[in-house]
Amino acid sequence: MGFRRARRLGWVGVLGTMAAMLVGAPALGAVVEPNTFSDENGGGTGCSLREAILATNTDTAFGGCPAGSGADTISLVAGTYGLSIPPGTTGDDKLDGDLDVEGQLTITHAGVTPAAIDGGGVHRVIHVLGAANLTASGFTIRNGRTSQSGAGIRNEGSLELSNATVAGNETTASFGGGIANSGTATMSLTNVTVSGNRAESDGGGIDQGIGGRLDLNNVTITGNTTDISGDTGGGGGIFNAGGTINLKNTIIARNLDNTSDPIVKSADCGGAALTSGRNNLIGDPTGCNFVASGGDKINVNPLLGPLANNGGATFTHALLARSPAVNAGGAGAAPTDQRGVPRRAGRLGDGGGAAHRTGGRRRRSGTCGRPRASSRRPRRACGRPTSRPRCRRWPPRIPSG
Ligand SMILES: [Ca+2]
Ligand SMILES: [Ca+2]
Ligand SMILES: [Ca+2]
Repeated sequence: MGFRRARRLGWVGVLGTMAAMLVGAPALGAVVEPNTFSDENGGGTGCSLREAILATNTDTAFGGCPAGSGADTISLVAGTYGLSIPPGTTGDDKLDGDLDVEGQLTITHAGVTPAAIDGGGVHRVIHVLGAANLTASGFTIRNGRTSQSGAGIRNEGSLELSNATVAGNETTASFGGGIANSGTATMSLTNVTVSGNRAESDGGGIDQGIGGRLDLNNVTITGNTTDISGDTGGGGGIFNAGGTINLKNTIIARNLDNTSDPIVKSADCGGAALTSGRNNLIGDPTGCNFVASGGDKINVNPLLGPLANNGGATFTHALLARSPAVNAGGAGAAPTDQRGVPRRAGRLGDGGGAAHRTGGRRRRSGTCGRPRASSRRPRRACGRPTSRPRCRRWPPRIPSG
């Protein structure tokens, strides 16, 4: 009986059995499913996420988890994996602080029930070390807090992140509140929301180091803050220190540069060039080294809703009525949105990284609000009928897919 079957038997009843089965049962390309949300680091009765990462890094059974075997997969279930062990003094030892990824690893969560790795404010959440290769999808990375760069994620190797949200992380003394793509690291983000992260230095949402590469497709970067203390720092949404950044179908808007010096103020993007692959939306181009290409919209408000549960395993920002990102996406958009919903067939998708419509009609006067099940007549639930309505459509579109 494998993990998949055990999982169907129910969460509580299989914990002890699973732990017993897991130990000493390595397999090629092992799939390891942590069976506790507790942040165990070698003890306890379960196989924690931290222990699973160490077991797959080293291909050695550890802490109740089976040994990995090469390019392994860690499969997450719905719920919150909370980190609670402060960083020690031994560096990247994987036993404390952030989750250190080495080698080749996939961390994934399937399904539409929310899953998250919560840093608990004790350190960074995920650290991809040099020469490591991480593919991650389907969950939220939140509440990391560190004085170092990259409070949500620090990537020094190769990272492919999709259908994920990076939110509420903070670096108190460095750059990359949500994500730091350090040095010559490479990273691609697809169907990702970067929201509400903060950095004391550059890059409230994302910081790109010198010489690396970052590709963004169907990404929404909003509500992030750089320069918390108001002295120096640029790129509230994203900052490029000197790498290559390509973006398409992406929204960077409504971020904040808290500097007191207007000369260096760059709310949404700052630093070296961002290269357009078309169909992006930049809210405030001040300080942004960005040459618009086909389908790009600059100096506009994307009209995003708050970070909320719009369906799927991660929270997203819905496109409000009259958003200029609606139906403004372009070729190359991901086939599904961040929730896993297929984008509308035959259309290019909503713009600036936006999703397809999910069944609701484009709202005009009188079509606002959740449809009535018992009536063919649209429900007039909000907004003024012939002027700008004030509520969001239902079901919502989301900008990052
Ligand atoms: Ca354990
Ligand atoms: Ca491995
Ligand atoms: Ca580390």
